[in-house]
Formats: sequence, structure tokens, C-alpha cells
Amino acid sequence: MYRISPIGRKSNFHSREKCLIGLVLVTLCFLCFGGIFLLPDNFGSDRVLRVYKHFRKAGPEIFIPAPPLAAHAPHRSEDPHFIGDRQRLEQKIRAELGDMLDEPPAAGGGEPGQFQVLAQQAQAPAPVAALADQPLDQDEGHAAIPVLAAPVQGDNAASQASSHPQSSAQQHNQQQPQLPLGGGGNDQAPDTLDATLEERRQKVKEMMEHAWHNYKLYAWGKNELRPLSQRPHSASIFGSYDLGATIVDGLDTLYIMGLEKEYREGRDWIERKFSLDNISAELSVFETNIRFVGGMLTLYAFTGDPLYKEKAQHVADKLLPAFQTPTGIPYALVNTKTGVAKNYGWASGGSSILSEFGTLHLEFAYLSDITGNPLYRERVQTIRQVLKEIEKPKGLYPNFLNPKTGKWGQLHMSLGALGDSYYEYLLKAWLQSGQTDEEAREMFDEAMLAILDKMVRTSPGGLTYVSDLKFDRLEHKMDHLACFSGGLFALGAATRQNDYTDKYMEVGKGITNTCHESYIRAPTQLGPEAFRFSEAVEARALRSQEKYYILRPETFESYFVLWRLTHDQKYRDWGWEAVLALEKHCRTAHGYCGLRNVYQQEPQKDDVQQSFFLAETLKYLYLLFSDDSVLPLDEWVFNTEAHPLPIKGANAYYRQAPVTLPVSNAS
Ligand code: DMJ
Repeated sequence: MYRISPIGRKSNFHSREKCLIGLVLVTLCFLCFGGIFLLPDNFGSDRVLRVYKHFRKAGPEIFIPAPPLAAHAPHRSEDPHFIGDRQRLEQKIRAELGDMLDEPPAAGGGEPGQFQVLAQQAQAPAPVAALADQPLDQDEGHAAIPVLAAPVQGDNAASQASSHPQSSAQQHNQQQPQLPLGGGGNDQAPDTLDATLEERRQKVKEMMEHAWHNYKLYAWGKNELRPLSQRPHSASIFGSYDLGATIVDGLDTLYIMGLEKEYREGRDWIERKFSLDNISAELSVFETNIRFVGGMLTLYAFTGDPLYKEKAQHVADKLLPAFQTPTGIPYALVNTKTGVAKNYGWASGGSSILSEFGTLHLEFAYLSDITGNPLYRERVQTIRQVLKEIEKPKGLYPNFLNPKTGKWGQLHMSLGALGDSYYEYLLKAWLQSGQTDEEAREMFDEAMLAILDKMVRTSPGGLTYVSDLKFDRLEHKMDHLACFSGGLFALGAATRQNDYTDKYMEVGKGITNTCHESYIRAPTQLGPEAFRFSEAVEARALRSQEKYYILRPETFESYFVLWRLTHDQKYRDWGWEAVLALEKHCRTAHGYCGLRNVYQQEPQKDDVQQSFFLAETLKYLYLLFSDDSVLPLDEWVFNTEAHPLPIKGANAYYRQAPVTLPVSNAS
């Protein structure tokens, strides 16, 4: 029996039509939903990977659209996942840098301003002796590895303070130890002081004054300065509010340099203006923690001024709603008014980012110790436990973790962007605890051994570098951000004598050397954002979007750490080369700018003076030319924004408070 169609025609034609529609629907479904199985997150099984490779040969653009920026189009043969990842990274960088990368170059770079070298500040001796005198093995051209010993527990001012509960105001009034403004000085008598060294130190101090004074003139209370246009700048990480990022980030550097007047101006602004109350800012949990909480904590350790403890706690409290996830892994962004938190849309299916949620431990642990409130430490311990217990592919930590499911996102690993400071905080949490947090040291060693095995490589030209790893494929590229790891490996070597000590030190020196090479292979003598290793090039950027330099500190951080640990003069020489390059290319009449292309003889400037230039770049350079007794590495551990935090049990400035027990336990 024939069914009659609505228009009264026989349905044999209708069946053919149905077939055709069915076919079209199946094809559409395949095109729409087939991609789900081919997304990078689902690369867990070989079968899917094989299918993906098969289709990739046929034309990857079917599933993964080509990058939109034609001008930045990578080489056609490149793995499309690398393209996707780079796009996401670019988005993150854009979010950090605001519109700076897109801006038309401003007219006129400005000439270096006249600078006035201040008379040397009176230098009080540092409170505790420097890194123990270590014998230098000069014959072999390098120092024997010194070991920064664990402090003797209980034998320190911090433990004495903790046994005498006081209010913060009482503590401050009763003259708790205060680091001398000027941060301590050179141990040598002035007449035996190396004149050149002192000149270099003073030069860096003058750079800080130049950066600060222009920020004050044109952007006071705003987040950052645009030196060319002489107006404020704010990256989206600061939530579009005037949070005085440069003040909070740069203040401990002023203190260390003994710039008292400037320091007092900054303190005054924080007291009168800094607050996150009654604003609805969407802040980056990570950036707010490392710059604002970290900066305030250091200032509290230096001075004992309760203002800084209160502000640190105030900021940390605003971040706490971000931790309310099924796993306790925090979201990346939080609204300071509503407490609504979320992740970046681009981060592997709603994942949190390893380098962000893994870089809270130092600040939150210290905040608990100085406030007596265990809550902050509990929050970061939860993150630690998740990361300890989760299965690590080949012993490595992927960059993305879903805070709802507790499962890894894309299997991309990096010691540069998206991964970097997680590894840093494992070692430093152990150091900060006075080498008692053994769990952290074990996790650090396990992670670094896997990285040594799977990601550290040597180029044909003999340069040691850390590759990114993406689904078992090495991308022979290193971010400038990963240049901090030279210092990290060296610090790992210097603090524990074991089977890996020599390897860590060798790799630490090798990476630092490679980062230096990336600088001196550019005509500006400043290093690019990322550099590659191929048959054609070594330690050079290849793509236009990785040729910029935004006043980053990581290479100088490694010079500083390696100098302290080896006393090899070359690290100071390299630091001075960098100072000259910064002065030649980045200095303007109204502050310091990054460069758009380090390979040009006369590169355009980017018109942003990053807050980390004052917090990190200038601080590390200043310390490089300072005596070891200024912030000795066996008493201070630097957070990832170069804010030094005291080491428990070794440092009189730890200022531990008595633990405040919950009411139910108090009786
Ligand atoms: C800083 O904000 C911190 O060092 C962070 O860990 C990553 N890099 C920037 C400066 O380059």
C-alpha cells in the first residue's frame, strides 16, 4: 500500500528524497560532531590519534581552522595543534599586554633623559651573614657547588616572636626587626669597594628612579605607565581599575635600594588609596597574588608595618571565592564584588592553568603564618594534594587541569608559558619552610627529572634548552619565560647534595648560557619572547610574533642566582651588557618601553613600562651588583614576581604569629 504524501503524490519519490536528506544529515552530523573525537583533549588513545593523523594528511583545515591572522601565518607544514596552542598563548599575552601589540608605533622614541646619580645611601650591615663562604674551584673555571643548608630549627628570632602573642600594632610599636632601608649593603669597607661594581649598582638604582619618577608624573595610582604617550596603561589582568600596580609591585625594590622618599610616597598611597572594596573588578587570581599579595607580604617582612599584612590579607580574601570548585583547584579569574569566578574561554575546555593555580603556595602559606589563620595554607595544601595524587603522564604535568573534573586537559607541557612557576614553587615551598616541607622537594625532583629526560635537549651547536612537549612531540622552542629555569636548576643543585646535584647545576648553567646567547644573537643585545632550535637557527626567534621584548626579567634572574652560587664574573658581565642594552634601546625621556622586534637595529618601542620591570628586572640587576649579604639566599626566597619572602627558621624577619584556633577548638 502506498502512503499518500501531503500533496497527494505517490511516496516512491518521497523515499528517494528521504534517502537524500538522510545522507545529507549523516554528512552534516559527521562534520559537526566528528570533530569532537578529534579535538586535542581526546587524544588519550592511539586509535583516535591514528584517525586524526589520517585526516590530517587529507587536510587538517577541515577540522581545525587556519589561524585568522594572515600576517602571522605559520609555515604550512606545521602541526595545527601548535597553531591552536600558539593562538591561545597569543590571546593570553594579549590579555596581559592589552592593546600594546596592536598599537601603531608612537611618533618619536624620546631620548634618554638626563640622570642624576645619587650619593650612595648609608648602608647598614645586613642582619645576618651572607651565603656561607664557599670555596671556589677556580682551576676548573667554575665554583664548587655550595649547599645552602637548612636552618637550625628553633634558633631564631622568628620562633621567639611566635611564642609571645601580640597584636600587630603592638608588634610594630615594639620595634620588631626592620630591615635597614637600603636592604643592607656591601660588606667591604668603602675604600676597598670595587669602584666599577658600585657604579653599576648606582646606575641600576638611577634607572629605578627614572622609571618611578615618570610613573609618578604621568600615571600615579594607575596600573602602569605609557612612556611615549605619557599617560597611564592598564592590562586586563588588573581588571580595568586603578590599583596602583606599579606602586605595589615596585615598592620593595625602592626599599632595597634605599630610595626612602619614594618608598614613603608609595606607602602613603597604599594606606590612603589601595582597596578592593566597592569595586567590581575581574582580576587574575595568579597575577593579583604574585604582584599584590606577594608585594605586600615582602613589605611586611621588611618593615613589620601592620598596614602591609592587613592589605595582603584583604587582597587574598578577595581571591578566595575562586577556590570554590569541586576539586579546590581555583579558577583563573574572580570578580572582586560578586565573587563570581571563571576560567579563560581559550584554556582547554574550561581548564585552569598549571602555572597559575600552582603559583599561590608561597604567598598563601606565609600569609597563614603571619596572620595565624590556617585557612590560606589549607587552600594551597588542597591544590598540592590534587597534584600529588593525580596520575602524571610520563611523570610530567600538563599545563591544563579541569577544576570541576580534576582531569588534565591538553597534554601540553612547558617550563615556559602556562607551566613555568609551578615548578618554581615546588622548590621554593620547600626552601621557604626551612627545608622541612619534604613533600614539595620530592615533587620538585620527580618533576625535574622527568623534564630532564623528556624535554631538556642540546642543540648541534652545544646549547642546552628546554623544549615544549605536545602530545609526545617536542617543539624545539623555548620561551623567554623559561629562562628563569637556569636559576631554578642551580638553586635545586645548591640546596641538596644527591645524585642529581651535578646534573642540575650543569643544566642550570647551560640554560642560562643559552638565554644569554639568545640576547647576544640579536643586534639590540636583548632577547626575544621565544627562540627556536632547528637545522637553520639556534637561539633565535623565527616568527614575527615572537621577536618582541617586553622588559622581562627571567634571564637576569638566572644571572643573579648563578652569580650568587658560583661567583663566576661572567654573570655580572652579562648583566652589565643587559643594562647597556636597556639604556640604549628601551630608555626614553619618560620611562622604559619594550621593543617590538629585537632583531632591528632601531626597533620600535611598545609604549608600556611593565610593573614587573620595577619589581623584577631592576631588582635582579641591582642585586647582581650587590654584595651577597643583601638578601642572602639562605634567608630569603623570591616569589615569582621577585618579591623576597623570609625563610622559616632562618630569618629574623619571618614574623610568625600565633595560630588562631577556631572557637570550638580554642577552649
Ligand atoms: C612576571 O609577572 C612573573 O615573573 C611571572 O611568573 C611570569 N612572568 C612575568 C614577567 O615576565
